[in-house]
Amino acid sequence: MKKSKIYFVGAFLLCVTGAFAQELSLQPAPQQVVARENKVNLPSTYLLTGEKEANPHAVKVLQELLSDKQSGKNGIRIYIGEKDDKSVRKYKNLIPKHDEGYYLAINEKEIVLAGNDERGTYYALQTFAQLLKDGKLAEIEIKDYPSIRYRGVVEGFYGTPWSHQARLRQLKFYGENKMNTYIYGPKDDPYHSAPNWRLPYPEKEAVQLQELVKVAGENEVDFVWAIHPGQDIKWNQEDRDLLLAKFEKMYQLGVRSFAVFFDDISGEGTNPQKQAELLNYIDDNFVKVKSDVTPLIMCPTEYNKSWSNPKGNYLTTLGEKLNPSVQIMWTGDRVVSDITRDGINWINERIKRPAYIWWNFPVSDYVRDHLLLGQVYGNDTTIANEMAGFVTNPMEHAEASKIAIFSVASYAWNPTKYDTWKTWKDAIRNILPGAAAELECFAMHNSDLGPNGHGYRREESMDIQPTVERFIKSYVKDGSYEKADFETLQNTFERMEEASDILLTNTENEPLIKEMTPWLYQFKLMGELGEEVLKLVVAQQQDSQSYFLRKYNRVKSLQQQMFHTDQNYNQNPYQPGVKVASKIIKPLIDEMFVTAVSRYNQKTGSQLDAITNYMPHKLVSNVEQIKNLPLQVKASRILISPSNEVVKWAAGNVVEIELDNVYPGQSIDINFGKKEPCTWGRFEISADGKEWKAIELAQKDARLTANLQKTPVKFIRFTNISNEEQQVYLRQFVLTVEKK
Ligand code: BEU
Repeated sequence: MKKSKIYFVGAFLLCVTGAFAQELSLQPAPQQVVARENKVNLPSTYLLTGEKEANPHAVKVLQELLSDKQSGKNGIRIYIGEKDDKSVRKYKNLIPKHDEGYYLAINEKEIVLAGNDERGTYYALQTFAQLLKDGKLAEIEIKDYPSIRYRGVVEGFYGTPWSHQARLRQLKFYGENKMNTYIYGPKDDPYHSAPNWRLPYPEKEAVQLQELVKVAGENEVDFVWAIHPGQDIKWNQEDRDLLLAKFEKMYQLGVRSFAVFFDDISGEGTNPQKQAELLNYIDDNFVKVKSDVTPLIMCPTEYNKSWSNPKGNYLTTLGEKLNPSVQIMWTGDRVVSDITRDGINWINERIKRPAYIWWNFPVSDYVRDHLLLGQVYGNDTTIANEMAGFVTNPMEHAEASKIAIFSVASYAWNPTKYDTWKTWKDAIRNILPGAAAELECFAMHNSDLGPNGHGYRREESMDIQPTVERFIKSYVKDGSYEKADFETLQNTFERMEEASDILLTNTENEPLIKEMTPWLYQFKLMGELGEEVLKLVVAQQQDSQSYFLRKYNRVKSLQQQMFHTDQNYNQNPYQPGVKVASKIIKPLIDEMFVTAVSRYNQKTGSQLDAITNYMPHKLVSNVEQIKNLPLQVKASRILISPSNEVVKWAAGNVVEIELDNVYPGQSIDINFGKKEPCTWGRFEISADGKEWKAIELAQKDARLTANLQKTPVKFIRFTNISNEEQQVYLRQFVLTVEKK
């Protein structure tokens, strides 16, 4: 008898050494692996049993994998099928009794691919595909199943919805990575949200959706179509009928899974009693009437703990009134937050069922100038039983989101074996095998979101953080530093430039490169800037004035080029521009530059400017959802970065901008997303912060404007002067001044 070892795969990967361990790198990590140390050479002939009864999608994958082999009597036996199929019946007791579970065995005589259900067989095939490398297989036995029942993606962001081609690529990716859910709910699809949710899709979109449903099925993914009717829904029979008619239309396109979203709305639509009545009506008159529609999913208005009114009964009403089969989504303690045990217990108690997690990462619709390519971490790995599902809300950049999606697939399948770093590296290798090292370098330094209204931040540039801290501390103190640290920084900057060039010309995944191109341009410039600033540091210490000035001029030019990229690429109206390596590397370069130039100025009596881009103006507010929003400056416009959510603006609360100087005011342009006359607010300006002048705003639809006629202005403020809380959107808040 051969020696065998049972490992739970995390440990397994550590225990088995050599080339074998390297190759056996399964993602997601299976629940249980029994591995023997020898390899099986897949012969050129095979004898397949069970292909007629087994899941056809799994059979298709198998046939593709064996396309260079021949079927023949003396070949290796391959058994494929679901637990009660004749082909795999003798292995029945070895198949885990879990939804989507499977048993996979490979030895010299046979290969067994046996699912507990159809999807299980399909997942056995996905694991088999990973094992089948160069026609060589490890002798192995795997018993596997997902820890979380529903795993996938909710396309639920604001911004440009994914293209049809991008979605098709995504569905294939989900199948390969054992994700079973794609929830379609792009906020900017007019037929998903108000007011067009009542209308059927035009022909072209309908045909595309039909194709998506079909391709989702082929990849064993549930295509869930979501509707977002809450902003203008009337609680009457007419709108109920219209909603059901729309669902029926979608059903005819092949959709068999549905969701209703009530997030980011205000007014009548937020009533929990009415929401529950509508959902139960849909459940009773549509979902349960059709025999093939999966349980309904809903996203509540209070979808995170920080928004739930402690005195209110919104969540408990849903918990009590909603049919038990209806799934309720939840983003955690905040709009953007990681899921904790305490947090999930809190919500489950109220909604009387396990929450269906909508995880708002790597979505970047509130930090659109950043790419979020970092590791997936922070979610509790021991609470799989407490949740009904876990879906990630991605960036509008579909391919670039795959780093996080791959990681979420791994987390959601087997959270206790989830390995943050390994999965991140595997994700990158999976997405861009030919330039994985370069993508790793780029992703490592493009992970954090920068300051943002949700206060959600991520680690960035971890590989060089200790070096950066050491270098800056000693250089700023007395100009000294370790040679090794200097060289590490030099190498990092050089690698950044190389990585950008290599990625920019990569042809392996063109859509990915296209999405990242503006950030790659900027990243290259950042690398060059870093290198030049290091030279400036040296030049300053060598007292070489002409060399210093040459380097100084180059640094200035690079800064200008970066400004140009920021002002000309990715010009969305929300957070326009292109920010890279903003957490560790940019502050490092800025600090080295400022220190070197001020020392030079001191020594030579010069007055070279050491300005790096900075924000001279300040936002001051006691409106919770506004106070942390970043300000932006675009030419002579100063704007508050808009927010996607409903802003609850308490009576008496104020939003104020303080400029660095007094400027001749040109205009103010505000949009609170409400067409009703804005009688609740007062807009004022001031040159000294003491004497304020109220300015009348003209209103057209939701836009409030005024010409400031060159009045000197240093402060502006908007106050809720009504006696009650206002629920508004902050779509636009722009002050334009005349710059000197
Ligand atoms: C992420 O910025 C984000 C947050 C919410 N405003 C929206 N809804 C939920 O998270 C439930 C979401 O659509 C949006 O992408």
